[in-house]
Amino acid sequence: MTDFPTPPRFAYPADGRLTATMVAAYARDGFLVLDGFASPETCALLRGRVADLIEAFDPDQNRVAFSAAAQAHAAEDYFRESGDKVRFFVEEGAVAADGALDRPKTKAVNKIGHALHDLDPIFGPFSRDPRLAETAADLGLADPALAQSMVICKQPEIGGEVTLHQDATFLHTEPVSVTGFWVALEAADRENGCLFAVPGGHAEGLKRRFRYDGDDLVMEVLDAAPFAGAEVALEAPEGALVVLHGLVPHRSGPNLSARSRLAYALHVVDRAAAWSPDNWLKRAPEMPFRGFDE
Ligand SMILES: O=C(O)CCC(=O)C(=O)O
Repeated sequence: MTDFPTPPRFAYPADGRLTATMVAAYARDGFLVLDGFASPETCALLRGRVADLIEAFDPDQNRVAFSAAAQAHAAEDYFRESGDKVRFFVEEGAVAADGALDRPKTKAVNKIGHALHDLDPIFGPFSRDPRLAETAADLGLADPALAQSMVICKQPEIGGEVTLHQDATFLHTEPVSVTGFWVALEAADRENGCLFAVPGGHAEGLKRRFRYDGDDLVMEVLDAAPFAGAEVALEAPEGALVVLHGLVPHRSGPNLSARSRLAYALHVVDRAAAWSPDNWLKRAPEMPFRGFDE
């Protein structure tokens, strides 16, 4: 196995305010690994909430598979209309030839998205933690708006990989502002599919845009050159926060281990930048993006 170098990591500051060293590391690398953001109790509460949500999910109503590689979900209204809802997407490998799930739903859900931050009574307040507002301000977000949230389950043995991407591909503003706040609800390591990122890759500019072209969702290639740098593993103990610049290339491996790797990802954009109207994510007019304290 390739021996990846270890990125710097820091303890999450009690008030959420980043030190000058952290801000400099983020500017250099395009990410920050901050241990101790969520307490063990909070992580347990959120894992319990995920279990309750999946318990209430009826896979006989919808079995849309999410595949970061094939993007087949992009043709489905169930996905296209999920920007202001809480919807469940299953693992590609859990759908049998006859369309039925080949395992219990608790082991088949790939992700839940994309408006938990606005609609869920547990993930809502968690997403609007005042410490995160401080962190976002220190990262330069002038007028932050919570745009998208996902629980990513990365189920044992079947959890699909998330291919190398930049978040600005999917949530585009002019200029780029999207910032990812990714929280390990369980320890994430190389065996169960942790994040990997290319330090400094955010300096290479945006390579692709996933956007509407008429009624079609297309992946427009802006720069076909591969990312130049070597990636590092962003291993994260339970409760760690990984902050990702919207242009930093990152991915996660498949989970072939016997352990799950539950994470919560919140994507924030700056309302000081212009939201691109051809973005895939749509919101009903009565559900505009809200900030941390709105
Ligand atoms: O959790 C993962 O595996 C991928 C998360 C990700 O790519 C993101 O939050 O942008």
